[in-house]
Amino acid sequence: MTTAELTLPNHSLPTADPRLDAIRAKVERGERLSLDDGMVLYETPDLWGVFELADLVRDRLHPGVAYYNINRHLNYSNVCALSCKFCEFYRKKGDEGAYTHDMESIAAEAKKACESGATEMHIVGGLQPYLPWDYYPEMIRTIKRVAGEHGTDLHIKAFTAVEIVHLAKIAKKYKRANRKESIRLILSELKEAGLGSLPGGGAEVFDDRVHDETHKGKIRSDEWLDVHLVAHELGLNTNATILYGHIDQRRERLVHMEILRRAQDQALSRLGYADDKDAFTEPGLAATEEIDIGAITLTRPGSKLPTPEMAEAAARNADGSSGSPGGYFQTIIPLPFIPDGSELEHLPGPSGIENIRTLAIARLMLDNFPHVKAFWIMQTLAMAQTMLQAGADDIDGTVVWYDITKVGGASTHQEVTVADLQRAIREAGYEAVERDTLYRRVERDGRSWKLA
Ligand code: V47
Repeated sequence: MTTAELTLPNHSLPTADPRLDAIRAKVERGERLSLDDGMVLYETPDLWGVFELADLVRDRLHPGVAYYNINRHLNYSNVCALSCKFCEFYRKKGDEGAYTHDMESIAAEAKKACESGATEMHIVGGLQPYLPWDYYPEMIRTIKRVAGEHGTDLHIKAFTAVEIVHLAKIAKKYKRANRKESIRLILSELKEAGLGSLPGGGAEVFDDRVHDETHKGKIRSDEWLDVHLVAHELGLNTNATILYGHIDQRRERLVHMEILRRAQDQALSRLGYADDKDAFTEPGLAATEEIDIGAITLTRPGSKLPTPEMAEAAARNADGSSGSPGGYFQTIIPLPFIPDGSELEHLPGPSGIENIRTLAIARLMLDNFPHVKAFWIMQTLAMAQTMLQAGADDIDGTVVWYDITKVGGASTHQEVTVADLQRAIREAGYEAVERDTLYRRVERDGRSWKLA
């Protein structure tokens, strides 16, 4: 149907913006968008045009399907050395409501996860100054042991980059001069214990002004990126987030996205992807001091998405000796700032339109990220469902307990059923596919499951 055929009143007609034509041409060819293109996407009144472009990319990458998983979040402690202004979660030792789980209660959580058929435990906590380093690998081993006793496995996606740096410090392995080596030691020990991947939290907005005003004391973008880079080098996949809609500006968000896609260019080149020589590269924004490689996009027609199998193959040389393992960023998770209970409670937080626009823009700018997740806890399930038509292909999982943010005074018990997730996806017009943490299809018979 053309706009002329619509019988809606004039004020409802979509506002076509000729500035989107050039962007559309790039998107159709799968070419990298510039920061200025990103600003046009933020400023254009043609919202439907933006959603349609994001949907085009999303459908090219994941035709007809959207993902969910059966998982359980575990926040092992809310005691934190930091006091980030946007955070409602942290407590100081002795504060009312401060908690730290012991191994017994961690084992009990793992048992419940196994009994509910979960495939993943997502584990994060505060920067706990009073726990010893040994607590962390022990926590992982405990969960793996309990899963084994239940005849199943749980993928452990745990610890944001800032926690990894904290662990390196308490393990007395952190030397700023050679921080990558310290991070490598910690991640290797955690991987040995059973760590499966890193979640995307703690990235906030990669900008020093925002950092200094809202989360001074936390690691900056360079350290966050180093942790993820080293994880990738060790063959661990990771996720990424952007926490927007507080004191940040739209251009700062776009720079954050640009820094992430440069880091992903490096991860993908290690997996054997070649540069798109003609693709756009923002000058002067190389993510790290690593060699500056060209843009690698996954959104061209016919591009192949990275898989764990590809990463395993990259880790094996043709002669059977070991090569360089290849982890990569799996998904970007735009996190709208939830003001409730934080020191920035006086701010309004982003609107629904800003949230869906930002998610669509993340899909368009992050042309080398396989997935875009609309985390239903922070977006609400209704908005996450809507976002499936504007760039998202994943709405996360059953979650059960979530203590980091509580929209509108929700309790920590924030759970949806599998039927809720499946219905939300089907109503949005997609086949609901259960995935594991690494985005492999899961075949399920009640509580027991296997990879398809
Ligand atoms: O690290 C904290 C952010 C993150 C607020 O990797 C806030 O699959 C909004 O990273 N408003 C935790 N955001 C959540 C997270 C996550 C969630 C789901 C899946 C995955 C994944 C990762 O939330 C924190 C911080 O960056 N955050 N406070 C707030 N008031």
